Amino acid sequence: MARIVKIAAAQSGPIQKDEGRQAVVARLVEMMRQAASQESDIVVFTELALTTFFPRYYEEDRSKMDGWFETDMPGGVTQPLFDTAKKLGIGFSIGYAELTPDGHHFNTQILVDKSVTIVGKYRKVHLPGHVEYEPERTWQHLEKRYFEPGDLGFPVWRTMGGVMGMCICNDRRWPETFRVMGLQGVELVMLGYNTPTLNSLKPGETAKTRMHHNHICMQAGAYQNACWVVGVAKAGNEDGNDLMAGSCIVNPNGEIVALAETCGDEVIVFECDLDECVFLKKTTFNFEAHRRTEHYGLIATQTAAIPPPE
Ligand code: ING
Repeated sequence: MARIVKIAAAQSGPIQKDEGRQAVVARLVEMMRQAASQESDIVVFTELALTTFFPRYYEEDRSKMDGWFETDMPGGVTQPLFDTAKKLGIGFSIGYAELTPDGHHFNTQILVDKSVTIVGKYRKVHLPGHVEYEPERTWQHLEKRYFEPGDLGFPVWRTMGGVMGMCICNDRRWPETFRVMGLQGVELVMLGYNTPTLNSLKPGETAKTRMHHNHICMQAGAYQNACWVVGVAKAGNEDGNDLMAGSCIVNPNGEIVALAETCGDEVIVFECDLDECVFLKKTTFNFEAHRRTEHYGLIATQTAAIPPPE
C-alpha cells in the first residue's frame, strides 16, 4: 500500500537587494505553476524566499532592517501566492522574515495546506553567525543580530496525507532538530537554506566540501529518523556573494532521489511514498525498542562540550 505525496522542491535563484517582493512573488508563482503542472501535492520554497539574504549586511540601528520583514502573512504582496495555491489546489511551505505584532523578529517557515490554511509555523532555532560586525570576515552573517531564536520548538503536523515538520537551514546541521521531530513520528521534513558556497573564515574550504556537509546533514537526518527530507536552496550570486545550490529530495534510506542541476529558479519533483518510512521506523529505528534515554542526559542538559581535564 503506497501513500504517495508528490513533492516539488522550488529552488530559488539569486534575489538581488533591489529586487522588489512583487517580482520575487511572480517568480515563486511561476514555480508553483510548474509544480502543479506536474501534479505536485506540495511545493517547498526556500528560506527567506521573499528577499535577498539581508543578514549579510550590517546595520547599527536594527530597526532599519525591519523593511526586510513581513508583518502579515499573507500580506498584500504575498496574497497572489495564496490565491494561486487555492486555484491550483496545491499546498506549500515558504520561508520568510517574520516581524510579530509585539515586535519580535524570527526567521520563519510556514506550512499551508491545499485549502490555503496555514496549518503550521516554525521559527528557526539554531541561528548561525554573530551579533556584532566582524571585520575579519569577507562578508557578515548577522542572523544572531536580526533574529531571535525560535520559540516554537520543533513541532510536527498531521496534514496532506502524512506527518510533516519543518526546519530552516542551519537547523539541519544539528541532529537534535531531526530527532525531536523523529520522536513525534515525522515522515516528511521540509527545509530551506541560504548557504554561502565558501566559508568566509576558512578560505581553503572547497565548495565541494561545503556541498558534502549540506547533503550529509539531510541524508543523516532522513535515515536516522526514517523520514523524507526536502532541502531547498536560495542559490547563485547575490550582490557578489555566492550561495550554494544542491536542492534535493532525500528518501528514508538517506538516498538523494532528486537533485537540482542549476543555480537558478528550478523545480524538481518526486513521488514520495510516505509508507517507505514504516519499515525503518519498525525495525532499525524502532525508538521504543532500542533507545536508552537514561544515558542521553547530557544532550538536553549541557550546552558546551566539556573535555576531560588535561
Ligand atoms: N546559512 C548557513 C548554514 O547553516 C553556515 C550558515 C554555513 C553555518 C556553513 C555553518 C557552516 O547553512 C544559514 N542561513 O544558516
